[in-house]
Amino acid sequence: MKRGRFITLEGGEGAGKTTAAALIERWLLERGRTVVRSREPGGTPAAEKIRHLLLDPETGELDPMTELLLMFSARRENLVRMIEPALARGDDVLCDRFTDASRAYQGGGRRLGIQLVNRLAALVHPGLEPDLTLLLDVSVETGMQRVAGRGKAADRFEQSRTDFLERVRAAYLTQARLEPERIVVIDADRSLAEVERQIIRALERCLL
Ligand code: T5A
Repeated sequence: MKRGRFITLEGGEGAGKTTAAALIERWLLERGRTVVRSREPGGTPAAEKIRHLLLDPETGELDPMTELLLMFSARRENLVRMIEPALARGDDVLCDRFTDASRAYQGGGRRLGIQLVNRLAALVHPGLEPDLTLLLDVSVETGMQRVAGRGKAADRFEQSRTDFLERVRAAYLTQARLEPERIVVIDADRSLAEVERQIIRALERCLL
């Protein structure tokens, strides 16, 4: 049985990942693939409980290391119960965020540094990185306008200050420069139609 492909979506707040995930799933299904969708933090009942704790504004400020460890606790659950079994069955896994989000938000945004995140990654998912990561890069201003436009209450991360979100964006772009083969940067400031065109081009180049 050929192992499935592990595809992740990344980006700052309001980058358009949820919108892009639907497009990518359709593209894969049209090519006869079986697709398992997941998200992080979350993906399993226990990991969704950790997600609630992490995103709920009532949680308040967390020690950055506590926040990072909770992200990796949720990730381990998702990996062991969802991601690994699906890949082993030959299904493609499409995950809304994975360890690049920890590199960007906790490594960059919370200033814990990339090395610490990479050490935890080596413990929690040794030898596993996504086959393809689409980084939807959006300016902080545009992303926050989109989040506000949705009319839902802001979660704990969406309430962050601009300088935090700028560090997150910079850390994502640094990671993309370090791993150009795996991480494709999509200019998500553009119109929905143009973003879709860029995503399809990336899928055709990397997955066909
Ligand atoms: N986190 C996560 C960490 O800190 N560390 C970690 O390790 C992990 C895994 C998770 C939070 O946890 C943090 C990061 C996050 O803050 P989340 O739900 O994954 O939360 O992240 P969000 O960014 O909050 O996801 P959202 O679902 O809110 O945003 P999306 O999916 O990026 O954006 P989407 O598709 O909902 O689009 C937002 C709005 O913009 C419109 C859409 O229609 C929608 O209304 N839109 C566009 N409008 C114009 N032009 C375009 N190109 C558009 N694309 C989308």
